[in-house]
Amino acid sequence: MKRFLFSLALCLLLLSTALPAQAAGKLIIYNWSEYIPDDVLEDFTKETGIEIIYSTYESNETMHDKLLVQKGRGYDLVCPSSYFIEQMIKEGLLLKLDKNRLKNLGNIDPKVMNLVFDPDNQYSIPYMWGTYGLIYNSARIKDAITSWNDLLRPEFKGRVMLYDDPRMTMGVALLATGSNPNSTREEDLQAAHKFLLKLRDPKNVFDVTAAKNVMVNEQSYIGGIWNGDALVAMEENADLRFVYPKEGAPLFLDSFVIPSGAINVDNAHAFIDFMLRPEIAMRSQEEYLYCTPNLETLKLLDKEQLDNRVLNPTAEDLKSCVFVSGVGEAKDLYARYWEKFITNAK
Ligand code: N2P
Repeated sequence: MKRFLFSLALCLLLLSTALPAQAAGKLIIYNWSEYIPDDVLEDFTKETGIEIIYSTYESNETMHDKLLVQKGRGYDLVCPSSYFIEQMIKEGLLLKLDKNRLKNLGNIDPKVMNLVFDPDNQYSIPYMWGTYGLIYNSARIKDAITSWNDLLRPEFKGRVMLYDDPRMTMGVALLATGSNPNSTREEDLQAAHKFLLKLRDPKNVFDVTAAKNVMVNEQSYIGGIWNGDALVAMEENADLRFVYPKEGAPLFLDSFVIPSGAINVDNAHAFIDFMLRPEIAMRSQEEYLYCTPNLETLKLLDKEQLDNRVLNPTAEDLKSCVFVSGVGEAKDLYARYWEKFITNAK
């Protein structure tokens, strides 16, 4: 009898410890690669019992096409750039958020809230923002680099690095040819396409995760790069320099959203709120070196971090920079010219 009672008590104990984890369930995240540290994901699971199933993408286009095919199903949380959010709302791919469940939302800089692509932030909560600036190797290139048009200098032929990211790379070409990264005029896109064609041969376009290594190992001497990737590359190769070109640079803002077919909606809210905590946002920022919109996290940065203009651009640096935004129907034009360029460029 004693043994029976002991086994019963043991079973109950095991059940009681197993149950909360089971009830906590899962969270299926689809995110940019190299964007949330593994130990942050692990700590969320430790704290909540929620199991995270995590996969990554390299471009908004890949993430968007997948969600479209799956009719918003398959994931509980994704992280598009602002220029995709308006379109995804229109396509019915996103769920309205319950902001009452986001206690830490007040930490986010009002400057990145209520923007035109999602007024009132009914669908999206900012995670990180950044720039796509110019990187070059100062040991290989001695004279000052100040302009996107420097990419065309004959001595850099075959030594240019551009991302396989349509809006960033087209954005650069539009800036270089005197227009705006959000232009919807066909003649501007034609001029940008012509600029890019000059860089197509030999191949200068790299997958996003490979791109920074191409600068580190000096296969390329100059290129366009996200500021976080630039800082990681600069840690590995001290000759690399990052500049804000005189024509300006494309800017992005990435936000968490919940797809319309999400199953674990409560868990997705819990995760967004966790990521809004100042010390958690700080860990993402310190590992991947993008700009945080979390005002409480900014207070945790030390002087060296605050003075780092790649990590923390000044108003002067940002003066000519342009947030990449949705282009409505012109997205088909962008797709057409990008397709014409990318065939043979990679
Ligand atoms: C980090 C991805 C940055 C995303 N690897 C830029 N939208």
